[in-house]
Amino acid sequence: MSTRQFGARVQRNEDQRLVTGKGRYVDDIPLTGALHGAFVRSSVAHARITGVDVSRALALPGVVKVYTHADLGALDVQMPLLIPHPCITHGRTQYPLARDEVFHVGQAIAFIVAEDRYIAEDAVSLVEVGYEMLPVEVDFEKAAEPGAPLVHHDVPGNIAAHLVQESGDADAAFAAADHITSIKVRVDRSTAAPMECLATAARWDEVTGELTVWDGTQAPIGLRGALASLFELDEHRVRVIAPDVGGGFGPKIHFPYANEVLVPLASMELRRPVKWIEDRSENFVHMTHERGQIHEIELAATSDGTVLGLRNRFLHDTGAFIPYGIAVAQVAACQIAGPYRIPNVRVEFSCVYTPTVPVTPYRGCGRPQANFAIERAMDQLAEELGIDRFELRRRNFIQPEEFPYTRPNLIFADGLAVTHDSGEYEKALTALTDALDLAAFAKEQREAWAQGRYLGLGVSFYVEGTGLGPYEGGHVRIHPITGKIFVNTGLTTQGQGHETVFAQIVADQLGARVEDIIVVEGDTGVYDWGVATFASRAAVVSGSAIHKAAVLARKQVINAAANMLEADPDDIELADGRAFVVGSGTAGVTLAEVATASNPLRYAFNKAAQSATQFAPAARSDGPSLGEGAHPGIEATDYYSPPHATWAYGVHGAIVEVDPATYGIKIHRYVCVHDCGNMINPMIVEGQIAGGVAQGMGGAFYEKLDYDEDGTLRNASFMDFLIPYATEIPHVEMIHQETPSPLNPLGIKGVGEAGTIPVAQVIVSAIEDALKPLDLPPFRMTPLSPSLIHSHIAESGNRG
Ligand code: MCN
Repeated sequence: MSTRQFGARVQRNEDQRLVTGKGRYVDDIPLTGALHGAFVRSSVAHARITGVDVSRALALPGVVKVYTHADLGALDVQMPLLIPHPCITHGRTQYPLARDEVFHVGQAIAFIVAEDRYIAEDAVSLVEVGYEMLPVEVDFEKAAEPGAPLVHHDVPGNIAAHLVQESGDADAAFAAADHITSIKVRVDRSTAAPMECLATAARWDEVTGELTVWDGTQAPIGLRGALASLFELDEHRVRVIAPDVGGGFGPKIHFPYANEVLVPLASMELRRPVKWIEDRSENFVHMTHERGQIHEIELAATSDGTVLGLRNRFLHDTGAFIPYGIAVAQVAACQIAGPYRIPNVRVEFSCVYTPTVPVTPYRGCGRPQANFAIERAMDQLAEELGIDRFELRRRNFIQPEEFPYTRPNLIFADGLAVTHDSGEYEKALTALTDALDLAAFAKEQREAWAQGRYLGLGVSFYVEGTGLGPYEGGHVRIHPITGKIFVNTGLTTQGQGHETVFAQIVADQLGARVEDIIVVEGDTGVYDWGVATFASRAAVVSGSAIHKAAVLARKQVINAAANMLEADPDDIELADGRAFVVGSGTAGVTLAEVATASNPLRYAFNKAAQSATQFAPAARSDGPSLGEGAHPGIEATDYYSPPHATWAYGVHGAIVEVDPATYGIKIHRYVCVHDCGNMINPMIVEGQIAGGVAQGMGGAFYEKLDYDEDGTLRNASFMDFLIPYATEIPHVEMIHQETPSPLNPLGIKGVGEAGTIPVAQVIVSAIEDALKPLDLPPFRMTPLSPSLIHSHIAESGNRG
């Protein structure tokens, strides 16, 4: 009997390749005779283009072609609004290359194709763009005020979309409340900063009429569809491959970016492979951003701390365009009530255009902002009511017996009312408070304060709708000669460990070793139905589809083996890569033999073909015919479509110390309790959480994109935009809780974004707690750098 692989800490199949430098990224794809591209980008935030003179660039030896919008013909079209919504009254999206106006620094204006990258980059500086400057307002709060300069002249008030959702009757709850608390919080704009920037390479095959595109994308199938329709090619003539991708974190799904159109176009027109690799400074002004939101949130409560109602109005900075619709704002809106019962919720948001890089989801997708707002408000309510902040949370949790818990009319990204499927919120909080030992901490804190040390404890509870549909597929096939098992799905990985976890799922069904299972994804040539990697959905959606396909393949193996071994299918067991009769003590047959026997003619040289198979036995000289409904080989495909999102959750707590001289923060302990349903691989889950917390630390302390008032990004480099090093990341103590989701066959919930969501609130609330002796006004913004802490103290009049 093989050991069950689901739930085991299996070493990652992909790591041998990745940690020995054998990963293959777009730039590693060898393309003989490739041309290289570089973009001319806008140096100003908002202007009318009075002219683009490419003559000097064209004259540079080695330059093959310069594209402006005028060269694009039928491709000179507005890119699609990927997720439409009726509340988007003024949806504006980008053109592949700017036409007569630019809307943010970094917008692509021209594309140069040259014999090598040096020449292409040199030619960029030879293109002269004439600008007639237009006024700008970069601050999204001011941009939403009457009279602010318009980003798009035909979009009044810069408002792209406005949505009000109400579950229950919020005003009635506020009228009935004993106490109302209100706060306004701000989360700054950030960027995901993946190690590998964007990258595209393309090769047009003149003979077969096939276009192959290698792209560091999270959505190869979506990109394939976009390219097929833009170039009017049959989808089967377009193959998109996402090879190894050096981190995605959300923004690598904004298809199509300018490069995703221009590189294939150039390859088709110039009849040569073309490659474009983004550099870091370009990435800052080209790849999409996220996070900028301002929330005004009010809670209505009884004097014992029961929260009756929540009202939240927020502004969402969508940048110059809204290609992804209201996705980020809608996710924030639906997570605003957190794990709390709160029966009456009204949430209202406006998406505001600013002359900045467009916004699409970045790990967490609106949840870090919503979490910061609700959890800051809960802290304040506790303070005002004189109730312990842990106790206040306890009093308001949705209880285990209340699941499924629906918030009617609060419509999530899947178009359905928010419905938390399962959870044990109070148990998770207790696990955290036990781990942090609150009584011992209180004593330690009193002693620290007495010594002039500033020690504080922060907490944040988050919920996360994961595993969004509509569907993914899974394909399982046993290779007849080697017995290796090939598994495919339509989405792709950027480091999440899919090659291992999907293999674990299949291993359990087929009794095979994880190392013998080869997962290939991110290639429309091997599997071409599916959606993409986002919303922490791969485990839930692809995992379930692959499980279903593996169950079908298992049945095929058992039936075929039963024929070969002349046994009852119920007596066949699969383990260690073999099928055998239970209790017979015989070795049975290998999976390779079963697969070979399932297609005897094709593999007639293999001995196993002589055995009986799943085919109907027949004395025919050309081999047995297929039985009704049977197909050759061991191969199965199935799909999974979740009924709605499954809700993961967790609670993080930290003990921090603020240095009174430098305002530097030291994290003494960081504890995370989380629940992503049944874990396929706890080691990978821990890696995901640790990575998420690291990214959250960036959000809590450093990640702020700093636009000047003219709309130039001042910190577009890793010298000035800081991301945390390993030295800044604390050891994360993890406590797993597993409440299965009732929505999918494996009881899984997603985890890829979880770690990121609560960190800012944990850190800010811990700092606030540490500095209590200074009697400061509360902290309402993130990130919180030492200099911001300093100015907060200075502004309060307290000399610290
Ligand atoms: N997993 C598990 N058990 C569960 C849930 C998940 O073992 N109950 C495993 C999965 O099988 C998978 C990993 O944990 O190997 C993450 O699974 P999931 O939550 O389904 O997330 P996705 O695979 O869909 O990845 C997307 C998610 C998102 S939205 C962002 S953003 C993100 C993230 O994952 N970007 C990442 N994690 C990242 N990790 C890396 N290294 N790089 C990125 O770009």
